[in-house]
Amino acid sequence: MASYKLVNFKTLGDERGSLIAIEQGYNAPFEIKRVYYIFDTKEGVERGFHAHINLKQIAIAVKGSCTFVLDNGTKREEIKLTNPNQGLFIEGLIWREMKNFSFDCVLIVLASEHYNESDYIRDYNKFLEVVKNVSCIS
Ligand code: T46
Repeated sequence: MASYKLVNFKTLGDERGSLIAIEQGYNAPFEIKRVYYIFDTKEGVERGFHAHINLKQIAIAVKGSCTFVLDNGTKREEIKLTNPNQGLFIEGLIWREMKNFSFDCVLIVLASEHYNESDYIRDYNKFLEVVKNVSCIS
């Protein structure tokens, strides 16, 4: 299964400000085993350039903005994250690149698995090969 989609989180606000809660089984459709965040990204930097074999993730620009380039092996699409009430859910074999980080961007990512380098495909041609093999099997 390989897919991605933008999800909207409900903002709970009152006169003090805003709050968003992300809970496993409610608005996060997987067990959250790891949280990491990317910040202080230098101007012009591009990151990612890999796919995951099994990982599910939700990426949220809790501050600032950045752009994800998402590629399922046949189609490439750009999604800009600009709002802390939006999350990008990514599951399975999707090649991702990140760019256009604003100077203040804080990108938080909730992940379904612990860090495991063997889940990464960091070579684009190998990614295309794996996608092709998977689509032949299914
Ligand atoms: C992804 C995108 C959105 C760890 O030791 N533990 C971790 O949990 C992570 C995520 C990374 N690392 C190490 C591995 C590298 O030595 O931190 C270094 C930077 O990781 P990487 O180059 O993979 O970072 P990005 O920004 O290219 O990709 C990250 C995630 O790795 C990836 O899963 O989907 O953000």
